[in-house]
Amino acid sequence: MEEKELFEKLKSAVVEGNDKEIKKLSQLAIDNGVDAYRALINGCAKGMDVVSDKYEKKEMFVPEILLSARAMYAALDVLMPHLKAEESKNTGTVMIGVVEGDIHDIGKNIVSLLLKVGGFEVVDLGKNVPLKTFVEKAKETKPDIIGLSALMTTSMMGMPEVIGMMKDAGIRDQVKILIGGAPISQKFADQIGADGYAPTGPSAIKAAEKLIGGN
Ligand code: B12
Repeated sequence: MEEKELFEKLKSAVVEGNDKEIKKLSQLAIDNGVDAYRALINGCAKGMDVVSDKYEKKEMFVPEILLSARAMYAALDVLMPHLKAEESKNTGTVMIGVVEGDIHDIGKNIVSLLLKVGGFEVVDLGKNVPLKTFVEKAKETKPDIIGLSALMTTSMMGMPEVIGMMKDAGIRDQVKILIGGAPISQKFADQIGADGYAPTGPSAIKAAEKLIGGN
């Protein structure tokens, strides 16, 4: 099977929420020497884009979305061990989490994974993370960057609160804040005084590299 066809099939398997098929296809990709990172980005993640689109148009509903999410994770299980970590050219630590009130973690997990592949040390706090936890954990682990993820217009308002709490705790200038998620924009990042924004997983790595380089 040609690489392009394989990517198309991975994409469809995510949309259909077919986890058995996606496991087979992911393994096939590995067996054929296809780069795991490309299979993830050009295949599986493209499927989630379709899912988001269909959800918005009310062509797909929550139970189906959950199946797609499960298929995405099934692919990650197979592909993850084959993602080649870069020769730790990035020596920074990124602490990342989905802000309080929000359980959408597929995007955050992709970003977290790609940062690891990009050579960063990643402390993943998970989803629905209480705002004060970001500050408490930052004091403990002293990350170079805190990555905040939000997928809802309600939960994104937790981001400026985290920044305010970091200021109150006197640690705002010790860490860079990188934000992302579907409703987030560069404009919002500027408004709330975040240090960086990235719209996708791959661009998140570049943004993190830039933030660390600028330290
Ligand atoms: C999948 C999904 C779900 C799944 C989540 C499963 C899971 N484990 O994550 C389920 C079914 C559980 C769900 C539930 C709900 N959902 Co929902 N969901 C979605 C959907 C369709 C796709 C999100 C997704 O996974 N996208 C794919 C990933 C790969 O993309 P991504 O998350 O954007 O991440 C990328 C970038 O944003 C970026 N990024 C992400 N995080 C970060 C962080 C950093 C630091 C950086 C740099 C970059 C970055 O990189 C990622 C990779 O490229 C969106 C639609 C949409 N347009 O986003 C709605 C959506 C987010 N959901 C929505 C809603 C309303 C809900 C519910 C309230 C529904 C309900 N009535 O129960 C609940 C909310 C529960 C809660 N409290 O959080 C709304 C939010 C509306 C709003 N107010 O803003 C949306 C926008 C749909 C809509 N148009 O109505 N949902």
